[in-house]
Order: sequence, then C-alpha cells, then structure tokens
Amino acid sequence: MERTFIAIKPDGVQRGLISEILSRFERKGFKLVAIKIVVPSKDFAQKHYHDLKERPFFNGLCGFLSSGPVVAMVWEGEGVIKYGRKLIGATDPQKSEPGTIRGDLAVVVGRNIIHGSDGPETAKDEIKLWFKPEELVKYTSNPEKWIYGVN
Ligand code: IDP
Ligand code: MG
Repeated sequence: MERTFIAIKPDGVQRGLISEILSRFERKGFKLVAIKIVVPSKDFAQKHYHDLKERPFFNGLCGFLSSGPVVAMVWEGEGVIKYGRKLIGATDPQKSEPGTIRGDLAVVVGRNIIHGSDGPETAKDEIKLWFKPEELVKYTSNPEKWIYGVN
C-alpha cells in the first residue's frame, strides 16, 4: 500500500492545529502508520529540503522548520501521495482552494503549516530520512473493509 510523509510545521503545532490536520487525513480514510513530535536540527531541515537549496528562501525555510516542534507522520492508503497533496492545497495559501488545509487555515507561503511529499520517490526518501523502519507500525485497521470494499 502507498505511503506518504506528512509533517505539521512549527506554525501548525504552535497554532493548535494538530488535531484539525490529523482528523482530515483520518476521516478521509487514510491510515496513520507512524507519528512523532520532534524539533529537527537546522542540518536535518536542510537535508529534508535539499531540493530547494538554490532558492532564495532556503535558509529562512530551514531556520523556520528547525525553530520548534514538528509533528512527523506517515500516512498510508490508495493514492495517498497525490490525494494528500490535494487535502493540503497549493503551496501558496493565497492560491489554495477553500476546503483544503492551507486554504482554510493559512495565509502566507512562508507559514503554510504543513508539508506533504510530492511524489513516490520523495515520499520514499522523506520517510527514510524521518523514520527508522521499526517506527512504522503494521496493523489492521477495522474500517478498511468499509473504506475499500474488499475483504
Ligand atoms: P510544497 O510545500 O507545497 O511542496 P515547495 O515548493 O516544495 O512547496 O516549497 C517548500 C516550502 O518552502 C513551502 O511549503 C513553503 O513553506 C516554502 N516556500 C515555497 N516557496 C516560497 C516562497 O516563494 N517564499 C517563501 N517560502 C516559500
Ligand atoms: Mg515540496
């Protein structure tokens, strides 16, 4: 089953939006397989955002991600990478649709409260960066047969 890496950034944590964000993924029918709260180092933040190292906002972005607690998660489900990005909304909250997490809960691009992997390769790399394999929990979730309609 497909997996994606989702993180609530320090602004989302400080604003008390953890349960709001978790509930959107949970109610959709995705399955939480790993979760922890951590303050990443700046070096770790730079690893996470290595693709953006040439961008002018890279230093500020990494400084911000390492400035406080982040809720790091792995969510599992059919199409969860792409649909997770849909739930999150466009990078710039001014362009995110209402109904999306950023559209409903954020205003500016530098404080857009949540991260989600943008494809299968980055999902794999980000899960590996943030979690040890044994931190991913295998379990049967009861509603699965109702969500997917298979036995
Ligand atoms: P994403 O988070 O929607 O995948 P990316 O382009 O991967 O967007 O950028 C990573 C993060 O960098 C964004 O979530 C946002 O916090 C920040 N960011 C992106 N573009 C800008 C910008 O133009 N100014 C400031 N911060 C930006
Ligand atoms: Mg990205």
